[in-house]
Amino acid sequence: LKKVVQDVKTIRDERVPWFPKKIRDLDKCHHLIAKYEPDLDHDHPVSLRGDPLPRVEYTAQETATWREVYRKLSSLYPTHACKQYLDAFQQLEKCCGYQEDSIPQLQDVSRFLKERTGFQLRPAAGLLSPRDFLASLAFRVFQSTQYIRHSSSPMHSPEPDCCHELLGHVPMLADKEFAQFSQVRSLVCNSSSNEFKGLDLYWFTIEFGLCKQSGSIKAYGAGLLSSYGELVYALSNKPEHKPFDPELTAVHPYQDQTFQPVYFVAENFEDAKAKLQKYALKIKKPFSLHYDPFTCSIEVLNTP
Ligand code: NLE
Ligand code: FE2
Repeated sequence: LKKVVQDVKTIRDERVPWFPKKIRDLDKCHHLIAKYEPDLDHDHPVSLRGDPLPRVEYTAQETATWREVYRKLSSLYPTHACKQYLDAFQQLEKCCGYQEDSIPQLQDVSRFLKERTGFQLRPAAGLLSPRDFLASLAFRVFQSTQYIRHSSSPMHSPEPDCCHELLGHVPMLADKEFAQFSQVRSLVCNSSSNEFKGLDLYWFTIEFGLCKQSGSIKAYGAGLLSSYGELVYALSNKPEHKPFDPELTAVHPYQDQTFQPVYFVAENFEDAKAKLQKYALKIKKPFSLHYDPFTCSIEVLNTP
């Protein structure tokens, strides 16, 4: 029988860094990799405790940037995006106000996701550390920026912005299987040591992942689905396509300023999930984690 360990401190393996165990602990998961919004005070993150996500009034210029991004990308999706994405995108257009003339409000999108997959959005001030970003997925919380990229570079941005979150991540989070997959992966990452490369793996899957579907290659990574320039490039014959293999993918260096020279192609979602599960079993974990949806908290279990 598995025994619930009340206090993680009783576990002697020091290599596992702190991770959030209650949803309110996410107030501490806001470490930025770089500072992109100098106006925001990072020491006072917006709290999750019942606060509604702020509604933002975007300027005409910001809306014009969104329009351009939306138009160009949605013309590409039918041929470049995976099926799960296309299904969700259609739902978002039908039920969540996705359209080129206005930037969807995080509040509305969060409500939509909550009903579909239990995911909710939480405001983030910029590009978070992978550990903080991944840790929040265990609670089906997605940390999202709310400002928009500069109008001078609508087709690619090295940093996340609301185009990236709304067009890249949100549709995939509306897919039940992908939502489940993201949460399970987060639990594995939380229970592992800092050296665990799963934290890097997210870059080549969640952000830049490709997969095969009915004989051709499609994108499911959010970083591709929100960048017209890179989406076209990723599916052309310019970059290298390698088969997705967690062992190799996890140690592959990634490029965070411009297009990736290499992408990893999964046979399909099932296969990627199976490979990741196999890989996760090999990682040394001093305990395993269980998410309790009633209390929205993580329980630490002794590994049998
Ligand atoms: N390259 C993406 C875009 O242009 O939307 C953003 C990637 C954020 C990690
Ligand atoms: Fe992202």
